[in-house]
Amino acid sequence: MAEQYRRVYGEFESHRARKDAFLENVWHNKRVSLTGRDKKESTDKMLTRRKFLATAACALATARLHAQGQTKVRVALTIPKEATGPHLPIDFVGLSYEVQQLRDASFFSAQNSGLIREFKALSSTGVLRLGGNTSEFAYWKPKPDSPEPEHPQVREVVGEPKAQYYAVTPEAVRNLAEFLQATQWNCIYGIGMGTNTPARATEEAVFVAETLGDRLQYFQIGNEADLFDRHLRDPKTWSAKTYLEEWLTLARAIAVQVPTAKFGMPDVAGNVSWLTEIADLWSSIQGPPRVTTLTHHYYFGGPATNPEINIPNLLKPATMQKVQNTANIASSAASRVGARVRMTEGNTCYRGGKPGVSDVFAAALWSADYSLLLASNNYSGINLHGGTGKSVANSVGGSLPGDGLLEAKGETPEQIAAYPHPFYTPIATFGSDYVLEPVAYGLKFASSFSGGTLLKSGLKTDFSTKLQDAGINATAYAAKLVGDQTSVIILNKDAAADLELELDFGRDVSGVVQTETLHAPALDSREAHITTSPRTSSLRQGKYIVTVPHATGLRVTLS
Ligand code: BDP
Repeated sequence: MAEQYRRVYGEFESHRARKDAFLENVWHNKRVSLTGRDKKESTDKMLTRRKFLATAACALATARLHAQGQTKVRVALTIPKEATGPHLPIDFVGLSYEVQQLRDASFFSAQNSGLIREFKALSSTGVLRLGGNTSEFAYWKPKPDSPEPEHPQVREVVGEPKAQYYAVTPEAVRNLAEFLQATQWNCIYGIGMGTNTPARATEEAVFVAETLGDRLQYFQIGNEADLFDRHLRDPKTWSAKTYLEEWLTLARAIAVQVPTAKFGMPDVAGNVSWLTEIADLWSSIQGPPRVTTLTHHYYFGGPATNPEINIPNLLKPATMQKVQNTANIASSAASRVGARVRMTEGNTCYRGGKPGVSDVFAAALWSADYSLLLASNNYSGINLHGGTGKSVANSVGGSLPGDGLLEAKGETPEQIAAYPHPFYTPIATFGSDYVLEPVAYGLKFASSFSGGTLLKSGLKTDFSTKLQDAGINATAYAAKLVGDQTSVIILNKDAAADLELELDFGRDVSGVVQTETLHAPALDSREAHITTSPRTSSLRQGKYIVTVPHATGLRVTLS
């Protein structure tokens, strides 16, 4: 048992020790909030907490009122026959973990059957991305007696890791290869840039390429370099251009030793204008390393103390409009360098998520919608960030703001331990168990389109705009699946209105319809389910009429 806990919680050796360490964390939170910049944060926290509770109460009251009012919106959608939209790779779905997770070599290993089971439950073919803030504090340790290298001076700032360094060992990479084999997942492997050297990066890349073989999709060098001016580089000189120069030095060094190496970059936090700047500079680079994917991250907002991070804001159409704006910039830059885009790290709320938003059913509707919106913008995939509480806490400076929120609400350590840590993680660790969280159910629901090709609305407006123009907060996506079935996903994110939907597949089309729902008792339930209806139906004159209740996802598949 102790061994299992050690595996799951890193250095926590027993439940007791874990609890103590947790309490220590909570108190630490309090202590740091009394100094310097954090002093302001702590005052803000108190004010915003009151506001947050008021907003949350309001939102729930509104939802209930409307639910009793039985609002119904009627919409008809015509589903085209030809799939002319983007194609989703079979490994569209992915997860993102901190490199620090490799510090426990048994975590990603063939022995960790519970984790393997949940990866497979999420997707039979996905992409595991390793990176995160901790990747900038990792170093390659080729032999047990290899000394820890000298590290450059870095600045300690709120929200970034403390200057503690982690060794990545050949054993961890060998185990990772076995884990990927067992799950049938591929890997995007993150090598540090912030405190690394070309020699060490190359030595690590050579070993990783040899060991992961075909399971290695590509390397990334550096995590969120657009934020390096905060703690790792000189803000006076750091820019997309200086980043690109450094990146080229590292990538070229790797490509000399690993001629088949492929890369994703620049893995920015949110500043997608860097993708445009890189695309502008790309044609002037002589013999550039092989970049298959332009990458960026996305968090809806944060941190947990921010009252704007709430369910209504997460699910409102304007949130997805912003995603669309980012996708326009990213996709246009990618097409200029002959690459696709991947959202390699993201989730609902940065700095570890927010209880009551990141870990509830609303997050499932958000992740399904967000994934499919990216798919319809020709993204090659999405990696939702998570892992163990310890690794993510370390990635943001040692503690999760969401814990502070719960403690301020008067929750006991036992109550707090019942939440997933980090709060947004798609796969949570509870003791020795791994659990698929609501946000992962949304991803899984969307991943049913993996390998398929999207069917675009024949009209000027897309399906989602048509739904929203009718006055309901819903979105819809359609695809031709690998087996040639036509499948439509409707996400009714509306807290109150039910959708009466008519899907028109064409008068001459017939077939059997099967449905699957993504559901939970309420938007703020700590659960999510995907249920396949035991009944099938037939089209009537090419049409299928169905009700999509508020706060529910529905998938209609025609075979
Ligand atoms: C991203 C970092 C990652 C953090 C995450 C967060 O890359 O390491 O865990 O934010 O703040 O910016 O939750």
